[in-house]
Order: sequence, then C-alpha cells, then structure tokens
Amino acid sequence: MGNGVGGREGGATGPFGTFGLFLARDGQDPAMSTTILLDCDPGIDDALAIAFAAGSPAIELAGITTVAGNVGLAKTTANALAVASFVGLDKVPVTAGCAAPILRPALDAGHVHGESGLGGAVLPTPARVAESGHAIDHIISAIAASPGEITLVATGPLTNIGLALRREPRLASWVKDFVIMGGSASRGNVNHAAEYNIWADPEAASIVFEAGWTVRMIGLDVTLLARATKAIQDRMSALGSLGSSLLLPALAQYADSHDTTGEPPVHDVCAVVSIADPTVFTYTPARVQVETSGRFTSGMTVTDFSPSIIPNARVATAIDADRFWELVLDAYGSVAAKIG
Ligand SMILES: [Ca+2]
Repeated sequence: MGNGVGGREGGATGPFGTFGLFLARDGQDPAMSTTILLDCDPGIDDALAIAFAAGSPAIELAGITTVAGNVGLAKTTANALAVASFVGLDKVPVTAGCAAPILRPALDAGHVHGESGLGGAVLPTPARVAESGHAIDHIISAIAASPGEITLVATGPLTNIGLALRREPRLASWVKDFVIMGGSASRGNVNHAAEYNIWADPEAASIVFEAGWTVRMIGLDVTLLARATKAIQDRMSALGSLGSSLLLPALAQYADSHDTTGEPPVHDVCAVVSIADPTVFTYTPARVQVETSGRFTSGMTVTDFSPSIIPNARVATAIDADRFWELVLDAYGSVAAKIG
C-alpha cells in the first residue's frame, strides 16, 4: 500500500485514452490519498462505508458502481445516489451494474437491511440519476485509463467484478490493489459455512479469486471484531444530521435484525478503512477457493494458510479496533462539519 497517485487532475491517459474521471475534492491533496472505485450494494454498511470515504483524507472516491445484493439493483442504485449526495459526494459518478447473480436467482436481504436497504434512514431524494452505461464498462474503462493507480473495492456480491474480469482479464493486472469485504476463514453468517457476499454469487466469487491477482480479503474474521458499541453510537449522536438521519437509524435496523447484541458490526466500512490506513489490519497469505457446488457449503471461502500453498489472497486475520474507530469517527466528523 503506497500512495503515488498524484498528477491525475484533468483526467489521465491510459490504454483507452484520456478518461476525465478524477475530481479532486476541496482541500484535499490527491497525492496524499488513494483513489478508489467502490462496487457496492447499499445496504446499511455500504452506506456507512461511503460516508467514511467522503470524510477520510486518505481516500479519493472516483466512482461508485452498484450491484444487486442486500436489496434489488434499483434500490441499491437509488441508495448509492442518495447517500453520496447526503454526504457531499454529488459529483462522484454512480453507475448501475448487474441486477442478478451470474447463475443464481436474484436475492434480497431486506430482512437484514430493511425494506429500503438503509434500515430506518430516510434521506432526501437526490437531484441526479445514475450515469448512462453499465457498471462493468465503467470499471474497465476507469481502471484501463489509469493502470496501476486505482484501488478497486467490492462490498457486495462479486457479480460485476467477475463479469468485468471475463470481459477484460487484464483488469487483474491494471488495478493498484483489489479489496473485498466478503468471505471468512472460519464460520459464515448466512449459515455456518458461508458469508453473504460470497454466498450470494459464488460463481462470480470463484472467478474473482482465480483471476491471477492477489485478493485482499476483509472477511468476518475481522469485521465482527469492529462493533459499533454503545460508546461509539453515543459519539455518532453528536454528529448532527449525519448521525441522526443516516448512521444511527441505519444501525438501529442492523441491531434489530442482524445482531442482537445492540452493538452491530459495520462490515463494509472495514474494507475502505483498510485502504485509508494499511496498519489497521494484519494479513496472512492464503489460498482461497470458493465452494460452488457444496450441498451445505455453497459460498464457503475455503481458506488454506499452509506455508506450501501458492497464495491468491491476503486474508485479514487481526484488527486494531481502537484505531479503526478513531479513523472512522474522525472521517464522520469531517463529513458532519461539512453537511451540518
Ligand atoms: Ca454490502
């Protein structure tokens, strides 16, 4: 994880020519931040991840692409637009992608994320709509235009990423880094074997893990250790409308449905934080293979840490949760200061 992403203002030139993607945010030095594309399915924790990206000085969010997952594609796209506008990212393009997994039926985790996908959060309807075109084309074009400079982050099912790799296998060598929230080296959350994002589209996940790049896997092994405790939620309540209109009503739904401790995890935020500060997580090289045909284990990320394997992943195995929340609350504080 380095930086070295300066000199991008006004668009960058790459194999697909000039691509006017980058939008330096006010007061932020692009040379000190990492440019990311976020493929997501908002989704409560996706929304919290977008809010973190909006406030972190270490992250330059260049684009959001959406996929069906926590709720259907129309809702994940509408939610991405609404959250981005609410946290001051009106100029970040939002592009819709796949409406269903590659082979499996369309899914809906509305029982976890609420009818809208954002729990109890009700945000203003944004003035803009999604970009024309498809997320897969946007991902390929953006990364091809700036090879080695963009970190791709996926916090939903891997349908868009898997199909983008089928369309353009060189994507795997053009990214600066590739990070997912998904999987588990231990137990799952949909069932004992599988984590939701992998379980939702295991064929796509299998393509992604076999693509020849190193997947940085931020899975349940660490995300369950970064909980929004009562003390954290108290600090969120001091963040004005960011806390009262988005963070807390969204988390309240999560706490009701997903986690009975009242101190829910914020899975997707972990993936973006891992880019903002590479010291928050500790990684172990591993060979991860996705089970696609198991009767009881479909979507399982079979994770082999043996020294003799050829690794295809760096799996997060420990987290500095205090540092994590320090970064998250600092970023949320910056957003709150901006939006009131
Ligand atoms: Ca998600």
